[in-house]
Amino acid sequence: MSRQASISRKTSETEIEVSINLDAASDPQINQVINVSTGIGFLDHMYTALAKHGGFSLTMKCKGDLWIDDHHTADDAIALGTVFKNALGEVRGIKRYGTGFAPLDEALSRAVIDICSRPYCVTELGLRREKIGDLSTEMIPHIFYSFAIASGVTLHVDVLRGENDHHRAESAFKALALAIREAITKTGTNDVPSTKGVL
Ligand SMILES: [Mn+2]
Repeated sequence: MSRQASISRKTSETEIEVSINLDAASDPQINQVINVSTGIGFLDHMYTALAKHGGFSLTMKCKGDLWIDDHHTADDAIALGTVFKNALGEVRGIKRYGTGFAPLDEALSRAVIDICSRPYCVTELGLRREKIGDLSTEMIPHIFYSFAIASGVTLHVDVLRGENDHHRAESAFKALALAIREAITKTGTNDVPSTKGVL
């Protein structure tokens, strides 16, 4: 039984549909399908990289109020966090902790995740440009924050070095992908990975 979830939500700001399958890359019976369309090209690029390297299928269609700005659309990382949490279900039989390091040319990022129902997010991305494509760089830490809060994970993402902001951002998303991929790996047991016995 694969771990999957969907959500669709319509507000005055955005209309979004997100589906996720966390076992797309680990189960040879399932094809990994990635289809992301938010209206913000660079955001699509980042979510596509996140899904590809995170080993999950992701369909996301978002029609947001881009005539205002990119804020509400980028903030729908809340929906991504929600489907991630719902697809995982009870935190049991997974590694729980994950660490990812991803380079992109001169840039290098580290992401550490703990799937623990303790929502927290710390980022140090050091982005200098106002925008990358049509995505405001200030929204990138906000995307990580929204994902962490909605999914109930503790997340630390640091860009350790890099000159080019596209590279810095992309390596950060890829590092997160690798961290997620490790943390959601099934252990083959039914164990709750906590000394408290519940997460
Ligand atoms: Mn790129």
